[in-house]
Amino acid sequence: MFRFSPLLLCCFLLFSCAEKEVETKGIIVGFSQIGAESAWRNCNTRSVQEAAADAGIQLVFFNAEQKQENQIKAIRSFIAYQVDVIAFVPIVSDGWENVLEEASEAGIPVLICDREINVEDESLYAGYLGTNAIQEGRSSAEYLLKAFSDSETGEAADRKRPVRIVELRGTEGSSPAIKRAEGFREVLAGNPGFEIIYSASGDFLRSKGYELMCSILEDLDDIDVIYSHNDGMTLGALDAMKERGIKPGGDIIIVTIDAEQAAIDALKRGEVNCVVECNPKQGPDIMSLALRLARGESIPRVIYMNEEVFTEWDDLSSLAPRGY
Ligand code: GZL
Repeated sequence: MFRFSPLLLCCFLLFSCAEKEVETKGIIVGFSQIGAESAWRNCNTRSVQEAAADAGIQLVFFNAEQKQENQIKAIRSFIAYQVDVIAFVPIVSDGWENVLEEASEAGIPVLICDREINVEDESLYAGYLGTNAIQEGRSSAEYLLKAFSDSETGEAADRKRPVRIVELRGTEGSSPAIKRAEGFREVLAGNPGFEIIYSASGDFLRSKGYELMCSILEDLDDIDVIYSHNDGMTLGALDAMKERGIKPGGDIIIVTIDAEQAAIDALKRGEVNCVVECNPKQGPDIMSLALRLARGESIPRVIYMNEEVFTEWDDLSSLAPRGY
């Protein structure tokens, strides 16, 4: 006899009483979200929940509070509940084979959302919808190549020393942290004009971005660039710089990823120089793909969200509010 946790049971009761005539015949999607670590993540959650309601899909939603073991428990609950589709954001890339094999044996299709996984047998999941983290890293480095080039010739500006870069990485072992680092290094590889002098994980958290920046500013000199894997950490780093009279965006170039409103506002104020968008509004696409899977249809293996790059050189006056 499978016993549901009280929280999970109330999720089921909440949604099972949602009597809503739907052409989707009450398709049930089990969704495991990693947590609420950033404004980006909260927008991602809202997008999923609103899209499920709009599509008339019963959503069994479970917040893992940043723990992979909670995600694995949730997926096992979804299997026991015999949902039609399982969708989840893998907090880290490794460690999913066993639970995905259980879902496969139960005949439940799995959609990977936002972050990617490493599995030998890729048939264990139906497809991936999310952000192209390697491209986000490349775009971040491409901005630096342009920012430190001669405006006339476009060639690398003549400098007495390499551009010294500090990197604030996201959650260790997560695909965005791994791939944003990879794409960034790919573009700068072999270029003696740039040097990554320090790299550490701030776990995508504003508080850790602040703490990291405080210690970095104590220990390191001549920092030219902060490359941060998300706006949350960037905002914390900005606080630390301003407390010490350092002008972010001027004394130190700031490149950040997500494009939450606070980062766009900082770009407009000249405190940030480049914001690479990572689109959290994945809900409608997730539900559309889930409906196809529930009907037994196949879906594309990889679908990337549309994403832009905003820089200090852009006119942002007509940019719509970000919603996160
Ligand atoms: C990226 C996403 C990351 C965001 C962070 O696809 O998983 O997680 O960049 C969020 O803000 O915490």
